[in-house]
Amino acid sequence: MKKVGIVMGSDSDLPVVQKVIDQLSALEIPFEVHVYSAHRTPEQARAFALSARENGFGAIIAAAGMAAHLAGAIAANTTLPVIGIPCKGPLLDGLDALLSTVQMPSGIPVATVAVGGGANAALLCAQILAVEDAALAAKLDAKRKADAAAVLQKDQAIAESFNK
Ligand code: RP5
Repeated sequence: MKKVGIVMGSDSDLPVVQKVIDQLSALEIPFEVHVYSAHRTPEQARAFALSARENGFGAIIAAAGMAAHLAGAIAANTTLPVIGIPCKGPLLDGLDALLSTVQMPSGIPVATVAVGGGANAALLCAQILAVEDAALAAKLDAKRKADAAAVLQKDQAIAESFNK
């Protein structure tokens, strides 16, 4: 199976990235994690993106906050799918990072998930890899069923409490 590249703009983004790591680990998807900044270490971010395909990666997840250009800067240097996670900063509850990540110019796409959406970034990445991987697709189907069963249990508990 191809590896997932996970990059974050700062180690302060780790709480969001941890959600990615947890979800990919649960699905037994191999990954590699790095701190590369579009602004502070642009050469390292560029080199990672340029060599990602030949280094065995199938997709890249990029998490960054504030003027969040990391996902776009990575996408500029690879045609692997890039998933951007906007992270909350000190202002605007992450709206700054959301707009910086999602508003890519035509020709360089970044699939952007919700602010702090580490689990969905991992799941979207898994769904991309599962296009050519029936075993992974089966794991995703099983997770959907388990998630639905958990919601139905919650419905039952709430209904028992309030629907007298
Ligand atoms: C961004 O600036 C990082 O992705 C992080 O979300 C934010 C703040 O970085 P630190 O000052 O905490 O290193 O580039």
